[in-house]
Amino acid sequence: MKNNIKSTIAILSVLVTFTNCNNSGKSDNTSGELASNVAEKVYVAPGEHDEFYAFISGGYSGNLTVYGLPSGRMFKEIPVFSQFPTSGYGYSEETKPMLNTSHGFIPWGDSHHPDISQTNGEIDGRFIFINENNTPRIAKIDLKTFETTEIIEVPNSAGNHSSSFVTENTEYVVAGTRFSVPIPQRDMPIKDYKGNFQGALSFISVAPETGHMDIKFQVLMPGFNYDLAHPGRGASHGWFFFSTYNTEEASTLMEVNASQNDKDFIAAINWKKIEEYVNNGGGKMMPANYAHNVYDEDTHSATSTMIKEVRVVNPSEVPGAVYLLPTPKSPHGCDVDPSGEFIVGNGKLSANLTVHSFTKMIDAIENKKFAGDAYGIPILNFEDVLAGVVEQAGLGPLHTEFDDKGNAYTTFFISSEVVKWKLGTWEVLDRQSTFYSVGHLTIPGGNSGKPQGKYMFAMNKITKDRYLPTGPELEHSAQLYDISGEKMELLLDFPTHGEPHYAAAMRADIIKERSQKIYDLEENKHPYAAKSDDDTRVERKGNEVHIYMTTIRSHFSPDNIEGIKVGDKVYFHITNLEQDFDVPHGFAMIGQNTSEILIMPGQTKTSIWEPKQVGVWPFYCTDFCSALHQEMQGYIRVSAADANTPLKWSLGEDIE
Ligand code: RUQ
Ligand code: CUA
Repeated sequence: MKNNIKSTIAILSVLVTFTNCNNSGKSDNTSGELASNVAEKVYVAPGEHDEFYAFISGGYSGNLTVYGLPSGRMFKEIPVFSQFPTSGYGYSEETKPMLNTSHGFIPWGDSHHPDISQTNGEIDGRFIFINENNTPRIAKIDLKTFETTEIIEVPNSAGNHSSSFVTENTEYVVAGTRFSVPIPQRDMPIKDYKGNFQGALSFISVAPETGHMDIKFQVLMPGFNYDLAHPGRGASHGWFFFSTYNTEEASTLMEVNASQNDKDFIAAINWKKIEEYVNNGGGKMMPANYAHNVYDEDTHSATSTMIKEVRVVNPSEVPGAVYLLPTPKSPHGCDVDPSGEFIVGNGKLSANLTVHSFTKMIDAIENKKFAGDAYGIPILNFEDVLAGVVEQAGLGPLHTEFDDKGNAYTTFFISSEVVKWKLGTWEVLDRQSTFYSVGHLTIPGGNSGKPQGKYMFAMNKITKDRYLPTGPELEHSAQLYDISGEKMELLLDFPTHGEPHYAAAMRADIIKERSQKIYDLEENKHPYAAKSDDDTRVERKGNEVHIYMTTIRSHFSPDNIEGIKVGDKVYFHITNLEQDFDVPHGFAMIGQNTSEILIMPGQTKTSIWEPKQVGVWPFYCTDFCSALHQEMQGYIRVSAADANTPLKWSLGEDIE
C-alpha cells in the first residue's frame, strides 16, 4: 500500500515537471532532454521513414551498421571484413573469397572510417567505402544492394588508419599507413627503424561507371605514423592532407617517445601532380602480393585474385608534390572545411586547435619559404601557413566536422564535449557535454563540399551509466544533437555496435529510391543455379556431391535425398525462386561446421556439409518465410562410406 502511494506521488511529480516544462515555453533551453518537444524531434511514427541514413563503422566488429536519423533505429548490419552468420557472409562458398588476403583467409577485421562516394563535391549515395585497419584493406559497399562488392588489400601498409577517404569526384579512395614498416618487408633489427622504415600512402583509383578499384600508386613517405586524412575540395581539390605523429620515428614506449616533438606535421600531397607523373610512366613497379576480391552480382559469386606488383613513387622524384605543415602536437583528426580553404589539425596533446590556410600554403610554396626539410621534403613555416587558432577550446581535440553555415564542430575526448566554433573568426560559440569521452562525430554530408546539416551525432568511447547495465561489456553510445539553431541541443542517446570510429550520413531520398528489392532470376548466371524445379538434381563426382536445390514458399526441392555417404563433401547449391521483395529463405543442415545461409529472392548460394555419422538427418529453412515455414524442411539419408545406397532424390513422393 505504502509503495502504491509512493509511486503515485512519483508519477504526479513527473507530470508536474512536464507541465512546468511546457508552460515555461523554453524550447531552446539546455536541459532539453526532458522537454516533450525533444521527444517529438526524434519521433518517427510507426510506418514512417527516417529522414537520414547513418552508416556507422563497427570498429572491431569488422562491419558497418545502418541507422536511421533522427530515430536512432538500427536497420541493418552490413558484413564487410568479418564472417557474419546472420547472412552467411564469409561462410557461403560464394562469399568466402571476399575475405582472402596475402595472409590467407581472415575471418575478422577492424573497420574504422566509412566515406560515401561523391560527385562534384557532393555525396552521391552510390557507394560507401570503409577501411580495415589490422590487415590493411579497403572495401566498397554498393548502396543499391547494401552488399560488400569489392575488397582490395593494401600492400606496404600496416594499421591502415588514415583511410578510407574519397576525393570530390571519387577519383580516388585514399588509404594511409598508421604504422611505418620496412618497404619491402624484410628481416631487419627493429632498432634500425629510424630512416629505414617508410610510410606508404595509397591512392586507389575508382572507375567512374563501375566503381572498380585499383591501386594507382603509393607514395613512399618518411617513417612517421599517418593517422588521419582528408581530401582537399574546391580550390584545394587535387591535394590530400594527412596528419602525422611519431615524427620522432620511435619504435618503443611510444606514449613517451612519440610525444617528444612540440610539433608534428600535416603532410600535403598534390596527388594531381603525382597522377600526371604516373600517367607519363613515372614511378616504379615494385614486387608485391595483395588480394583483390570482387563480387559479381550476375554470378552471385566472389573471386579473389592475387596481384603481384604495385607502383611506388618517392616524393623526391616529383618536386613540388609533397610538403609538410608543422602542427602541434601529435594531431589526430585532419579535417578540411567545405570550401577547401581550411585544414584543421586536431592536436590531441595540445590545448589549442590549429587551422591551416590552403591559400597561405600555396603562397609560401610559391615564395619558396621553407623552414628546412625532412628526408628532402620541404617543411613550411608554422606561421606562414597558419589561418588561425581556436584558443583553449577544450582538452584533447580529436575530430572536426562542418555544417552548411560556416561552423565547425570539434570533439574533445578528455573534456568529453563537442565544441561549436566559427570558421574565420575562430571564436567558440557553444559547447555541449557528451556521455562520455567522445571520439568521432558526424554531420550528414559533413565530409563533403555540401554538408546537409540539421543533425550531428557524437560517437562515444565510454557508456557507463547511459543504459541498463549488461554486465562488464556495454555497447558504445551515440548522442544525437539538433544543430539547426544557435546552440546544439541534445535529443537522443542510442546504442551503436562494436566501436564506431566514424560514420557517414546523408539524406535518405537518393539511396532509398535506388535500393534494390530482388535479384532478377532470369539474370542469375550462377554456374550452379537451378532456375526451376526441372533443373533440380543431385550429381556425384567421386566423394563430392552437388545438390542443385530450389526454394519457394514453402518447400525445398528436392526435400528427400538418399545415397549420401559418410566422408562425402556435400554442396547445397540453393536458388531462391521467389521474385517478391523481402522473401528470403534460409538453410541449415544439422551438424554443419559452418553457419546457415540466407538466400535473397533470385539468388543462388552454396553451403557445404561433410556428414560424419550414418543416419537420416534433417535440414530446414531458418527464416520465418510463410505460414508454413515450419513445414519447410527435408531429410538426407547418410549411409556408411562403403554402402551402395543408390543416389536418389524426390519431392512429394517416396524414394523407392
Ligand atoms: S579514430 S576516435 Cu579510428 Cu578515426 Cu579517431
Ligand atoms: Cu522458407 Cu522459412
